Amino acid sequence: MFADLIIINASNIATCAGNQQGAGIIEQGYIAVKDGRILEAAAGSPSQEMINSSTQVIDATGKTVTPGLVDAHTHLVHGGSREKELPLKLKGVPYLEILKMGGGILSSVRNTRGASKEQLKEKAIKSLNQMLMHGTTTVEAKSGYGLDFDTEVKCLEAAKELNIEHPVDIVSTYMGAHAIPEEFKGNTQGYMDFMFEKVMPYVADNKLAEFLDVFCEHGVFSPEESRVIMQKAKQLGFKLKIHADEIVPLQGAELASEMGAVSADHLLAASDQGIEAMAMARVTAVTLPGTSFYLMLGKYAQARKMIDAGVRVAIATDYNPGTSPTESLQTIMSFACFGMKLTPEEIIKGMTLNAAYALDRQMEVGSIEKGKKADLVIFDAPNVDYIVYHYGINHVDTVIKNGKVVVKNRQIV
Ligand code: IZC
Ligand code: ZN
Repeated sequence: MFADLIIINASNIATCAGNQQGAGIIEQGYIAVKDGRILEAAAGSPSQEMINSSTQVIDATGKTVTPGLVDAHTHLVHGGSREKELPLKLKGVPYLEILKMGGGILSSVRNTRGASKEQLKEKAIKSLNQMLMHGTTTVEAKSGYGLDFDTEVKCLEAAKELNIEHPVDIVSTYMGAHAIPEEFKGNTQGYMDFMFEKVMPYVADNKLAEFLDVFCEHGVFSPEESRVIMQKAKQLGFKLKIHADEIVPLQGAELASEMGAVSADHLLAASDQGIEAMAMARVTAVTLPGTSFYLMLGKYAQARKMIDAGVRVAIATDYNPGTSPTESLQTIMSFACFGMKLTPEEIIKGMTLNAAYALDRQMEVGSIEKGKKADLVIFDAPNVDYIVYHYGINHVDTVIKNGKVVVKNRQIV
């Protein structure tokens, strides 16, 4: 059978296949693609029967191929930005204090409510283009900057439309439980009832989100409130995620395990028992080291301890206007390496197959294996180590989405 597209002479192919820790490196190999799927990846050269006059051949001499990167935690759709809070941050005003004063998330809520769906989409497209140019082909996108019915639905509809209109695949998460909106200040129960009665059934019925996420944090949703929200979500058929132990240790990792969440995210302050529980319950840890850096927390999630305990560890950008305004997973690689002390192979695995697990997409994307989507990145780097080592620049040369070249010579085509 001839292929539609073949990458030849790749210096390194990080297949990321299998459950072992490494990135499954093939040296000097090729990848064949047919009908948008991976046909074969192996060392050496493809047989001549695979190539006919219509096969697109890409020479990757001196370059490294990985699966399309999967960004398993972003707050993609939002209005405005928060650079004006920088001086406060630098004066040492804590993140949760800025939120209490009506800034932070609540400032983004005001900007998101004030934007039209078209304006939100226009801004999100800019981010999706950046993501794609930096090698991301699948992204999770949370709502949570509307909080009221109309704006949450507006944001989720924007993400749903962008999933169709833009090459990057979008997995949607409803995150009404991101903050208590000003109209429900001091009445968390009232806001929860509103979500349960008005928003969550509508989002579920209209298939606007596959996951539900909750910000379980001091001064936001308590573990008890988070449990109730997650129970309701489960009844409605949502898969679960949780912002757990981001700043204050609240046994969020334990709660994620108890509720059978697909992922628990952040986990800076996760307890040893929480890490054990996540390993037992097969909850994927989504670590967000860019956020540790940006909040100047002086500490990172204990990714090494998690890996040793048998937890699957993913790494994501947490792209959002407050605590991690970057679309680049390559930027996050630096923090994963020098902050969490993960190896380049662990980092690539954490941004591909392990991230796919965090989105329940492990059968479709995240590794270079026969039958999976042909989402591939060609880095202008001789090996995986080099991508992480040479930091602060974009190494992406070519991106292939569903078997089609969508980025060439670093430009969107
Ligand atoms: O806008 O501050 N942690 N949510 C929970 C965020 C960070 C995003 C934000
Ligand atoms: Zn987040």
